[in-house]
Amino acid sequence: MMNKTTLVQHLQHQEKKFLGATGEFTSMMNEIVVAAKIISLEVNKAGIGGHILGVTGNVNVHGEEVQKLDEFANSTFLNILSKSGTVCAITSEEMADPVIIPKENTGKYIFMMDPLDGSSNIDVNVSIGTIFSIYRKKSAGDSVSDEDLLQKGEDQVAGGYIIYGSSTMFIYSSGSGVHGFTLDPALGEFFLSHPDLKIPTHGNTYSVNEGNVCFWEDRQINLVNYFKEVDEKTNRPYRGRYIGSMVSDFHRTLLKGGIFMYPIDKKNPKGKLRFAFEAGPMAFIVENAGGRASTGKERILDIIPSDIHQCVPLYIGSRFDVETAEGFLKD
Ligand code: AHM
Ligand code: MG
Repeated sequence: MMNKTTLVQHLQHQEKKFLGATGEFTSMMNEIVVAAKIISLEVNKAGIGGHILGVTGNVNVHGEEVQKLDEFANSTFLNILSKSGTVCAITSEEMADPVIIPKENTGKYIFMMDPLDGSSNIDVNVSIGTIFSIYRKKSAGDSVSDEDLLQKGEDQVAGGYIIYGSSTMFIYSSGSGVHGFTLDPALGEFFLSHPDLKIPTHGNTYSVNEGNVCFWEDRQINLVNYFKEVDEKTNRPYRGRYIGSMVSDFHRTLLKGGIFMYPIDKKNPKGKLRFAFEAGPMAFIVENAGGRASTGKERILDIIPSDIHQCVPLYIGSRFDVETAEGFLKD
């Protein structure tokens, strides 16, 4: 007899813990799961037929080339969630402006996504992922305002990601632990495989695009040099690992410990990763797993963004390692 918990069962069980829960959150999560399965299927067969690999010829709001799979993932989430009756607005790394859901289909949540993170890795069969973040509508009345779209990171209702890797996994936190599920491709069902994930407090891996060293500030160079020094007591030298697909680099960091960094540099003076679609949800997850996320100077979840596409520098992972980075980066 199979005795595994499905993602849907887990969500329903969590919902019962909250008095007054209406089921709207669970229902929205179920829709996210459906979209994730559709994208997983498409990613797995992307090399076959050749119609879905490659670029669309368009450039997104961040000046990046849009891949066909980026567009497919974006429209899949958009179509499914906008009809779900659970969200009032959807924002995406791939869309300049928010999509406001018409009155007849509206709900109380705001859904934010990076529909396919790590797009530059699509054509070379490296793991990619979806990152999402959920907030509750705050403003009164029917319209959606900046009060709803530009909320403090700490006010997230949930954050999560789906990694399309050697297996497809769904990881999320709604504030009470971080839980991971693995897709059984034959059954098309996610099963609980990593309950209540905790990140090690101290790792021995650093993850950063070191090709950018010529664009870094001295303090960032000093930090990476520190990770490379020999010191048995603090597990140094650290190993270097960088996939260039944040979901994969973050997933390894969450499971094994260490630090993932995307610092400011001369090309990206405000950082490259987006607060709403990448740094914010991953910070919510890492903190719920006992880790830390920082800009180097400020806790990510303390940020109130001024723009939906705002970028931030990011240091995320094991508490000890992120605090070490903050020690090097402070003014
Ligand atoms: P994307 O959302 O357009 O895919 O960009 C974000 C990606 C992250 O997955 C990854 O950590 C980073 O960009 C890699 O950037 P770089 O190539 O500059 O190292
Ligand atoms: Mg991204």
